[in-house]
Amino acid sequence: MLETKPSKAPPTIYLKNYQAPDYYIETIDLHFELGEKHTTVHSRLALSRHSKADSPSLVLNGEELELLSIKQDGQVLSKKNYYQDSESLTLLQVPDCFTLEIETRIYPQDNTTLSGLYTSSGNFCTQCEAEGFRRITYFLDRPDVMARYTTTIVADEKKYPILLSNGNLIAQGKWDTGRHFAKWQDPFPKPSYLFALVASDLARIEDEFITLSGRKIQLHMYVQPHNQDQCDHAMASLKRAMAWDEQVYGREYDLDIYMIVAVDDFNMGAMENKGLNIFNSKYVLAKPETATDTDYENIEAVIAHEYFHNWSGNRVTCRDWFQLSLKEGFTVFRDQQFSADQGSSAVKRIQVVNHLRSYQFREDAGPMAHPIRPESYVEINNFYTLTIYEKGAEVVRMLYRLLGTEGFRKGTDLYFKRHDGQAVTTDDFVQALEDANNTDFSQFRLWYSQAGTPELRISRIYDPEMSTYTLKVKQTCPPTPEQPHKAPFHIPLAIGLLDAEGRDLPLRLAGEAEAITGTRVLELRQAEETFVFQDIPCKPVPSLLRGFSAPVKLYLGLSNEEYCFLLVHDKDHFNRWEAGQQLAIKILLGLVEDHQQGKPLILDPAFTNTIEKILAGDESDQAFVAQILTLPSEHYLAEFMTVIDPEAAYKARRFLQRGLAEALHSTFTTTYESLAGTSPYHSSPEEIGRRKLRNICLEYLMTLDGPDIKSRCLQQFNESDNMTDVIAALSSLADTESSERKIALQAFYNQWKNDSLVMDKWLSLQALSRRQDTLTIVKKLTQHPAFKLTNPNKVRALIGAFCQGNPVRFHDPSGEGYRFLRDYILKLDPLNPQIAARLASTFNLWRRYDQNRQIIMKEQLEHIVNSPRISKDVYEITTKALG
Ligand code: B3K
Ligand code: ZN
Repeated sequence: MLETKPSKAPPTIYLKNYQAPDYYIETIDLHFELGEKHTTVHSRLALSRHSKADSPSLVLNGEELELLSIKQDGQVLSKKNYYQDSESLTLLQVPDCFTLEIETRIYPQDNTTLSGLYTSSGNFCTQCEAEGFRRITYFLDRPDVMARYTTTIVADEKKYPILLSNGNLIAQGKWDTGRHFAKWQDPFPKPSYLFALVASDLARIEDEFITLSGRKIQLHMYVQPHNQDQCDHAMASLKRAMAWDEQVYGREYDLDIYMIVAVDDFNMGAMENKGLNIFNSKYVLAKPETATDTDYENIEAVIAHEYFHNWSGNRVTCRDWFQLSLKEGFTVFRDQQFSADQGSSAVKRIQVVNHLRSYQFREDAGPMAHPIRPESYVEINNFYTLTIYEKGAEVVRMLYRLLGTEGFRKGTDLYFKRHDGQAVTTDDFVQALEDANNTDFSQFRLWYSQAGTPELRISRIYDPEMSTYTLKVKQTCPPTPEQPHKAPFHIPLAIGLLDAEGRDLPLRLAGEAEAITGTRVLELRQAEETFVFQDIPCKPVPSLLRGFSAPVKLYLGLSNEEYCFLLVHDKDHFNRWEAGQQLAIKILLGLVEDHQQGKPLILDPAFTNTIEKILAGDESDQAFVAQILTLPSEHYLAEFMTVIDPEAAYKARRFLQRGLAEALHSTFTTTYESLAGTSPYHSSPEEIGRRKLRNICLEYLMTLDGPDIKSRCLQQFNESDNMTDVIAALSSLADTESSERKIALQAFYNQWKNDSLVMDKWLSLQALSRRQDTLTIVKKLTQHPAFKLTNPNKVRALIGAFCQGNPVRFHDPSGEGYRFLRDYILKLDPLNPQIAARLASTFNLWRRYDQNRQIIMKEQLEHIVNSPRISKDVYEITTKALG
């Protein structure tokens, strides 16, 4: 009997059970008849049996499909030759080599999951990764089955003038009355997850790119006609990414046309379908009046990311979904390198590390902890995680650091050459790097199989008589749900030792002939290791884990003076910033404790002085100064608390911000005024830096809540010609109880109510407001016309922002926030399980809170698990959370 409630344990898929497919599919001919009520899909597959396969039957994946007919080598199959269930179609007896024709009916207009073929703002589009293709037709929907696709699309000519699929357009013309067709052929064999189809009446923006070898590539971007003026930045970013990949990785684009289609309803950022990327419009559209600098930066990064996948993901793809980090970790690393090359590399690194430590570290310490190559999953969509992406990128970055730029390039060249056109594993990737460099990464491979964030505890001894400086390094890794014991990792630890003037000392270890000047990399391999540096004339200040050379937690215990010294002097920009962060953490944790004990909070004057020095200093990278001024987030602070106290974290941080604002009032004011910009807007790194620094000054000043600054803030809101400055002012106002808040929110709404992406910002900044009544406001906004439950951007902007970005209000001890989230998870689950599961993971850390909060969060999780018909997506997250 069929289970109606998947909460009765849907199956777990294991890496150890991987088997090559029994059949390969050489070619697939698809024919789509797109209709207003339903769509018919005809597919013709050329199949051949794998030499080692012995089963006479063939099992194809398929979900939510109405089977209309099957033919085997032209003969209609009768019902006794096959059977169906809700997830598959089994043909009982098939030959070694044959043609299969299958006709199915699907309902894209009713598809709210945004997986498979669906409609968004009246246009047809697809999302097939990871397992959406099986919602279009029966197929061997797994990445190691790579076929050549020919796709014919037939649709109403007026409603859908644009018909697109992967590869090259080989035919087009009239079909029957009022309908037309287009036929596309993709010369590159590809897995089904890279299939794409679009039928729309979008406008096309055209450009071209000449490759290094002189080939002309057509670049086409498709957006809604009224958004045509918002594509310049995305197009320019694409061309920069294409040139960069040629220069840095020697990768040229391979088709004659590269298309990007922007849609409003999309589960994530974008999708790298071969030759036909589909994007969330949030990562394409930008003009200064509607997009912030952060939007500009994100667009550039996502455009580049999807483009880079053409090699790292499409030409060389994954054997199975356990290998997801093969393409994602590597491609994130590549897009991070690209972004770093476009502006301030220090700031880019800081942003990446901030994100990793605030969110991936907590994932790695919670119930969903998994290695970057997981051992098992229930629903693969739950494994598009920060661990696979961001930690995966850190692992590639370590390989890069260990091999150096040239060695790494030799390795990636070999990887692309050796595996072009194949579906491979992370092990194949590491092997290629090893082979090209004649090196051994056996121990390094533990990064792929062991979960959890390693911890380094370092003690230091200076011996003035011997002039030696000793670092003793202990590494451990906390147990994770499936791995109680870990072996030591191979860790690159980049270090420098600073003399009293802040210069890097030459570093020579005992037994070495020559010293190395500047940063040097120690390679840790054991649980405990000692490094003794020679000829150290005076007690140095250590600068360790420079550039965040490994995704680990470092316990070094520097004094406040040492942190201040590094903050001012370290040559390594990342570590300068890091010194400020660690010092701020120390101070904030002290304030948290004082708050919890009801003691008065007191400001540390040494910290204030250092911040003043930085503000008044001559650092030319203003974005970097702004980063230094940004205090550690409440999320990151929570990482350091045994029992997370969201209120104390918020109060402590707010106190420190206010304290600095009071003490440095005039410096903040002069800096703010001196950084006023001139029209028109530019998105150059310098201008972005200027706005960042100016707006952080405004944020500090606004914590003082005085009437003058509020009206100055309202003035910035009213007079700015760009969304960065408008949003900075509006976010600060949204936190207040003032009349200015009301005026500005209303004015903003009136001006932008017809621009959906801007309305997302309006929803978000209200959800992120630390005002007491934020949940009441959020609840009201769920009923507002600007909100729509079936649109993931709206859900993330309002519910996601409140539950994941506003810890002090979400974790209100009453539990109201928790019940609110539970209700929305259950409302969303039948519509879009992927998005519901993302929201459900907000409860993952419930055990880290006090008992009262634990009890209420656990109740919500149990309520969800016991609800009828929850999806396997939500089932996996909630049952793992309950443990
Ligand atoms: N590869 C896609 C992500 C697909 C997510 C499926 N649930 C986008 C990217 O990482 O480039
Ligand atoms: Zn990706």
